[in-house]
Amino acid sequence: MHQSLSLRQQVADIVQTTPVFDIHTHLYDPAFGGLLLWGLDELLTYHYLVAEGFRYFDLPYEKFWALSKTQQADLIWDALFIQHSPLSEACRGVLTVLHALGLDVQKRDLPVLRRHFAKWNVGDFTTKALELANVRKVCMTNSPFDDLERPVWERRFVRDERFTAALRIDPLLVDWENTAPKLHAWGYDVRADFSGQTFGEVRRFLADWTRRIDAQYCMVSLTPDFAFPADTPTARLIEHAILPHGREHGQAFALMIGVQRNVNPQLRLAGDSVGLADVGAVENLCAQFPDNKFLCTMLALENQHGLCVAARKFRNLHIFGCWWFLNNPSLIKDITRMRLELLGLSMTPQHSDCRVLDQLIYKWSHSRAIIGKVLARKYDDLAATGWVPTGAEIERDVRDLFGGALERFLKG
Ligand code: HDL
Ligand code: ZN
Repeated sequence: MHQSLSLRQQVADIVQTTPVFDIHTHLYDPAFGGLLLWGLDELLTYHYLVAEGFRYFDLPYEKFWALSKTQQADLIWDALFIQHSPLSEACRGVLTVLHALGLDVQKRDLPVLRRHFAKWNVGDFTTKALELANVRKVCMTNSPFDDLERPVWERRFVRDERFTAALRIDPLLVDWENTAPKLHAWGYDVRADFSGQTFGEVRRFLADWTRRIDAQYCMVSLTPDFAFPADTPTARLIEHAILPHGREHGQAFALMIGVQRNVNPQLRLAGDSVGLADVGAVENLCAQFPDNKFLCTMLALENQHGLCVAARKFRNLHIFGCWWFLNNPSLIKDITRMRLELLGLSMTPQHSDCRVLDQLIYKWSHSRAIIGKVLARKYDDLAATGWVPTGAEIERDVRDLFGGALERFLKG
């Protein structure tokens, strides 16, 4: 009993104190100005809470969207925190952040809470949030197709080394028809019918942006019907441009599969849902392109076991995260336990997907608590065989799980 208790406490302490490399977020280097969201009204109008709020709102969608962010936050606070206890994960997260910042939520006084944030500037708050979350590095989601983000990269700026970049290429892969003219206008000689030097020019576009942002990997989000091989623009561009680019630059290709886009467009960013995807498409990619490195996360709970087994088959596949609708304590617990039992430490159990800087504090506090408990159980099972892990071994393992294994995979 004594050993087990001390081992569990040791694991909990190490999980708490090991800094994290957060491998997928929608946060921005402070140099991007207003694109980096932070503060209480941004927390309250996070699209997860907008979706939950509309379950109580009577007002028409357009009326909500016409309100100011503060007015939207007031409605969400009243519906999800005051009229009903804030039991959902996204609601609890807001309160975890406020509590970690030393604020008294018991008073339930939103104006007082708002006034606290008015005292911060974005630079100091960025450091505070990263410190409280114990996050050493954040990977952004960087799209050349974002009209607000692109000009910042084009005018260059001094990078904050805590924010690394990932090249996000959804429009290229899922909307080729409308994206080909954009690439052409930017000086890449591509044709919608893939004739001429199209694939070579797409590779030049990828290489230009990989260099410009120092992209750690290339990423796309795909719908559940993603198939490979397939006679689709998506599959052709992956085979003839993305993957040759990946081999040439030693760059991993990250697939996030299973989003059913805009099932309720009136919810805007909150309008996406989930669908069962085909793990076979991922296995086909890994088998056909053994010299490419693939990251993958899937959105459907029912895909998680198959994705784990696929990772057992292919060493060029690194799976990660409890993405979006899976980022809830009950699911993180079961998925992480299954991954440890099937893959050991050769996976990355979590990323935050933060859109608001403050969220780093709650997403990592909540996930560390769960991952720590699951890990402690597995080390207990290990110790029961007579193999008692040392503190140094546990520290090594947790560093791997919290981004170290992925950093080696990306560099390998
Ligand atoms: O495509 C993605 O990267 C998703 O994470 C979406 O951004 C989604 O809206 C989200 O924020 N999920 O947490
Ligand atoms: Zn995301």
